[in-house]
Amino acid sequence: MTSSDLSSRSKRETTCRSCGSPKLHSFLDLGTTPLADRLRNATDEPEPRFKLETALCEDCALVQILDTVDPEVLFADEYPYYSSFSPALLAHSRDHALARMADRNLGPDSLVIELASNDGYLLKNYVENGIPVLGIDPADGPVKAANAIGVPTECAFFGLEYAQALAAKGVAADVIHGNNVLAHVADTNGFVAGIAALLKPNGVAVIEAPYLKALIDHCEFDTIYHEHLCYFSATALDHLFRRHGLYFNHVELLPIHGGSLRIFVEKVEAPRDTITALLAEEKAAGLDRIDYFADFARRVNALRDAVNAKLAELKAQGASIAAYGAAAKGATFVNYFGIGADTLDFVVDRNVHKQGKYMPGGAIKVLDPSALLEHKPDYVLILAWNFATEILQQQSEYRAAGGKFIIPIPTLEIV
Ligand code: DWN
Repeated sequence: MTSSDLSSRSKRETTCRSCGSPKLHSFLDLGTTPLADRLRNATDEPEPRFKLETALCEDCALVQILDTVDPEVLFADEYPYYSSFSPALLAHSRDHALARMADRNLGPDSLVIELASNDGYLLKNYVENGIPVLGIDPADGPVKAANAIGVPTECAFFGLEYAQALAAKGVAADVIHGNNVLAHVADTNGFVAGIAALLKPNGVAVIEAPYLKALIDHCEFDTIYHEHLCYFSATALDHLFRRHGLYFNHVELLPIHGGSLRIFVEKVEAPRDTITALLAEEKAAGLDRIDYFADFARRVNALRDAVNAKLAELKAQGASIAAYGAAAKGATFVNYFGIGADTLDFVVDRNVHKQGKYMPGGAIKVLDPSALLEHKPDYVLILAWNFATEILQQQSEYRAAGGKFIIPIPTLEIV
């Protein structure tokens, strides 16, 4: 299928994805960009590009992108994201599962469901403790990997209809996990209604999502890409879940993925101080008003100018530069900043499904991390900056040999 055929498979939204309001205020336009997780096997393969523009809903405070790309195109058969390639994420997920086992008193008669369960990275912890699970994910590669390690997983897009079919068979969950998935679904309300349909009366849904306030405060503009249709504040989530009889009773702020929310929703309303305090903090900060977002585009463009000036300075000195992390966010980063293979010699990534392919847009080849010691670039731009600490520790030998890392977010620095 040609680029133009694929580029037609998107829809421009004119009303809010959550509340249906037409009062959408655009505040960041990243132009047209390729799909962040659609790496190419060869640079002459078609590469569709889609508009990437972000807006705030004046009525329910949901931040969202205005163009919806067909999920069948987004999560194509070669969707390359496997959670288990990140040791930090695996540790984070294990701690999470153990905490839920304890505070929900789970056992062999319980059921834990994960929506967008990927390769079983989280549910495997419950399986190891004899707790029944069900994974649901639309990408067949990760689904096969999950079933191969004994995590029962169905390959499907989750929504209200799918949930009702499961409920009709008597499926009901004590815990429903949804990590970094709510932002990905085109039918936001149907997805949340599906959670309500599957959750036991005394069950809890625990949803993790990158936190909008961290995105804006730390200029994490590159976490904006077509897979992420929504960008959540507690205020917007409260409106969304309350609409479906689910109540936002507790929240934890997490450092993962540059700053995330872990929210606990239940069928009875019993808000703890954590959520009342966060909602009050967001109200005071103005996360439901457009002036909070007014200078974000300026800050993103200032970061672009600073990064490009630094890269140009290093290249003018004759330095060689590579990158680390063929991350989805890395695609937004290199494409909006106009960085290509003329600046970055290659990008390394531990995910074997990405190696040998080219990053979307900049046609930068993906190699195994061993390439850093093999080619010894003078500098490495960390595109997966949310894992910078882990990557610096992992690459101590490269650093000991004189290699330098460029960390662009939250603050441009060379270490
Ligand atoms: O929502 C999503 C976020 C949470 O994860 C998904 N849509 C896709 C994905 O986005 P991303 O690709 O920007 O996420 P990551 O996990 O920040 O990407 C990290 C990349 O770096 C991965 O390709 C794995 C790679 N990596 C590595 O090569 N060595 C990661 C670590 C920690 C490492 O040591």
